Amino acid sequence: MNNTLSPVEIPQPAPRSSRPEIMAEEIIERLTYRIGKDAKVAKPHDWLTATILVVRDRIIDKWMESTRKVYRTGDKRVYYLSLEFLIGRLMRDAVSNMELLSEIKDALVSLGVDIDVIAGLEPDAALGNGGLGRLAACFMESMATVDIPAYGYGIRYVHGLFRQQMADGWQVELPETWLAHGNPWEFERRESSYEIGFGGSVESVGGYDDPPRFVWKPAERFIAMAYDTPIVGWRGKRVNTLRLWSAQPIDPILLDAFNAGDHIGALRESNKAETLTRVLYPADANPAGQELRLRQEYFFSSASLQDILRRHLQQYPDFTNLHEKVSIQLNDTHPAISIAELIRLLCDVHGMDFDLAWDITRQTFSYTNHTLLPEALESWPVPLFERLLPRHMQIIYAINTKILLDARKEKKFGDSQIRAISLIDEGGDRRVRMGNLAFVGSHSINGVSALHTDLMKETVFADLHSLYPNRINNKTNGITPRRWLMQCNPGLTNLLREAIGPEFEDNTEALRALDSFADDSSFQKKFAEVKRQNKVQLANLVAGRMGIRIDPSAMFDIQIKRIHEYKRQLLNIVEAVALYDQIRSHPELDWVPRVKFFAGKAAPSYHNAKLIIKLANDVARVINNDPAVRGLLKVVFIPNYNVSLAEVMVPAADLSEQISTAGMEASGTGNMKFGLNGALTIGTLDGANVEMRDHVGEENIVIFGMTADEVARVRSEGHDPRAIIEQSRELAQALQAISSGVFSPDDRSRFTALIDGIYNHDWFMVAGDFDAYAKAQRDVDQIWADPVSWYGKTIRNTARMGWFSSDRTIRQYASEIWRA
Ligand code: GL9
Repeated sequence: MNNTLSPVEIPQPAPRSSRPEIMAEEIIERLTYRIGKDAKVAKPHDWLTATILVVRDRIIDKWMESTRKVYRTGDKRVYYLSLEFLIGRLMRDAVSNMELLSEIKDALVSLGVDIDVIAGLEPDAALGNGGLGRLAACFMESMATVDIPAYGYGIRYVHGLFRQQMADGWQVELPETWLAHGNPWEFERRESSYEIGFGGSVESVGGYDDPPRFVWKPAERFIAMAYDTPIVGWRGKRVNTLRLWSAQPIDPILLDAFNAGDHIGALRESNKAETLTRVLYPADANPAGQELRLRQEYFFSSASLQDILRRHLQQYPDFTNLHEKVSIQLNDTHPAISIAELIRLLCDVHGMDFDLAWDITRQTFSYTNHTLLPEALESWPVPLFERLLPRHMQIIYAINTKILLDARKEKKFGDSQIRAISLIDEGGDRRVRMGNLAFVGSHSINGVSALHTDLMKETVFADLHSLYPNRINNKTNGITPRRWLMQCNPGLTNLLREAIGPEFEDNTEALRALDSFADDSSFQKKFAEVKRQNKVQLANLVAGRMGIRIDPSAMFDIQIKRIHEYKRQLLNIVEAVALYDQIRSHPELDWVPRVKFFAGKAAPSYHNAKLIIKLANDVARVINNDPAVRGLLKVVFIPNYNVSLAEVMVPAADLSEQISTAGMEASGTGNMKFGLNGALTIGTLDGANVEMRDHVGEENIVIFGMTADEVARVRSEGHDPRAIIEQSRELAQALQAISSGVFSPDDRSRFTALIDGIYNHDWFMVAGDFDAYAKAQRDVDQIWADPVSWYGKTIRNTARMGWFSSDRTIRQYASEIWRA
């Protein structure tokens, strides 16, 4: 149906000018008529909003063009379903991708406004926890860049990831309010609203001659309303949509209750709806397990699928070609309920038969696994599932029947294999396994680095892999070089352009040409000078925020990521303590001055992670105030790590710490950001570090410690950390010092239990890897002592990291999974 109102040909708006004078006029115009402020009294925030509105207009032209094009060509659309998008700030990204940076700067200068000041006011959109959410944001930008018609679907949380404050070295969580000043990037789409149900019962109708049809009668219903944000690709080639859902009540106020005097009860529905999409769960790699989380997962899955089907029907008569026109990528298992929901919509709402719906579903979905940690595998108690989603429970049983029959008949699987592939975990309380559902409902299951993909086949998905041997494939993660090189490191970007020309701006692998400059002493000097400038900026930030003075000529050694035992911030801190001992015992030696930086958030309920933050702060206080150290070692924990802070820290790093217990970090993406910006990596053979070594060359990365195979073997054969500690004087002294309260005189046993964990089981191989790590750090010192060698290696890192662009990753998804 044609639902436009006007029968006449509507003219297109004239294209917007990019001349600074014109944009300056427009900024004033927006300030006056959209914000209602006189330029004389406008606050910096008003200037920011007005500027964004002017940039936004230029984006809208491209946005509409991109949307029209896919209707015209009938190309396949890709849908990226993710409970997390860790976007960060958007203004610099949008302006720079639209190639308007110098024009907007000039426009603002003519109005007496500094772009850096207003850019710094934009809130950091933190609708994600860490790597998984940031990957989704990089992918959105790369899909627009490589011209794929794609939509991101997620939740418009009112409160993103909590703000981290330090109280006496302890993490305190405060609510984050990114929408407090409004959000000029988003468009509310009241017309794109869908009903979402929960609970109730299922009735079957018909069934004599025809197969029965099932009708779900939910007990609770809400509205999902869309908010759209345009995502600009590099050079504004294409603009895609990030569509985030917000929950609304069906009845905003229950008037009967209100009139009867129950003023609070009258708002019950409204409050329930608001609760649904109010906060992001801050759990990092371990599922929250609460009912509200399952409700969030279903809410956004159902809204997204209803939207996808509606769009499909605008262009095609039915759903028999859905898998040819639609690819849906599940970002981890969080949206895995979509598989049952699509079948429900196709069968119950659109009358398709189950077998066909199952076929189309499997050809439409693909699933990315992001972690092997057993505690991270999502599963839901059957009773909860049944109560909240009774129809989906039936569909899951129906899928399970099919799969288990396949396994028994075709593959002749035995009981233990059948138990492993079942969608229902029958050990203990019965649970629905979302990983197995995602696997069987997808035609492609991918890991995020070569090592991780191998381990998927050998461990969590071993039996499903033998049932469906061609489904698991690898897509090594990547990062967008726009945000993580060109925008965050303009100094280096200019230097690169001078040296090798601009080709790398469109093809990051062209950075290879830099190889021939790696030993060029005048280039090394310039490279070092850019690094120094970036370090001065970080030093200024630390001085301003924390009042700590640091020397930019010291080695900047940085570990930034979520705080987790497997990421081994503790190994880094223990090594700092050992080094502190050494510096005091051997003041006559030539110690390399270092600043060890840490930043990262701990899940609020993760006791040991919070204790590790406190330890970093306690150790920092003692070391930084000990005159015997003579400034040779400093430890700095910068609070409230987020995307914007990373954009300052990554370009300033000399040394990148990627030291997870081998086999436990699925990929890592921070590792790639540092390498691209010319840091040396010290790391284990884990996740994408393995492929980084292959690309940069083993002489340009410092690898240490046990391999994933060795960790697995030691864990199964028995590990004796106490014996290892007794053999290593440095380690024993450092652990003793921490455990006995040298760094916590106010509470001497504060860290005893934490350190006992290393003595008693050492699951994360802190003791197991300590000597290798300490030795690798001294190797790093030696390289640092020879600047020609240091810059030769770090320049080669920048030159050879181009492959880790998320453009490459997305092209691989497009050609091997989506066929888009
Ligand atoms: C993660 C992995 O732990 C990382 O190694 C990986 O790089 C990213 C992206 O693939 O995914 N999986 C996961 O659950 N998180 C990851 O970072 N956790 C968070 O996002 C907090």
